[in-house]
Amino acid sequence: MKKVGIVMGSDSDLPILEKSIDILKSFGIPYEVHVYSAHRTPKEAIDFAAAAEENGFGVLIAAAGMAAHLAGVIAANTTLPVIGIPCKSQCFDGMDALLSTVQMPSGIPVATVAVNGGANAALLAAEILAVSDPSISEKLKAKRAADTRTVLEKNAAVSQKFTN
Ligand code: RP5
Repeated sequence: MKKVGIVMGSDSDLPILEKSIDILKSFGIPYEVHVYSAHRTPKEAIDFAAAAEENGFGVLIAAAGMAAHLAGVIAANTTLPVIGIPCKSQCFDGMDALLSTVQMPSGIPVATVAVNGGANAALLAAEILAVSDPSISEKLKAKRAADTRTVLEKNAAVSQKFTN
């Protein structure tokens, strides 16, 4: 099975990536986790991206805050699909990282999820791998069904309590 590569600009982003890690773990999808910054360690970030395909990765997740160039730099150095997570920092409620991550020029796509969207990044990574791996597809379908049941149970409880 192809691996998912998780890269974050700083270990201060880790709480957001833990949501991704939990989901990949629950699906039995192999992953690697790294701290490489587009600004502080640009060579390492580029080298990781450039070697990712031959190192067995199928999709990469890149998370960064502030002037969040990491996902774009990773995407510029591989043709593997790259999922960007804009991380909220102290200023601007994450809008800075959102625009830096999502507004990629034509030719270098980054599939950007919501600000702090660690869970959806992992689910999207799983969906990408599931295209060529039916076992992951089955797990995604089972999770959808379980999530649906959970919401319907909540509906029943809220409806019963508050309907007059
Ligand atoms: C970004 O700057 C990182 O991705 C992080 O979100 C933000 C702040 O980094 P630290 O100063 O906490 O290391 O590059």
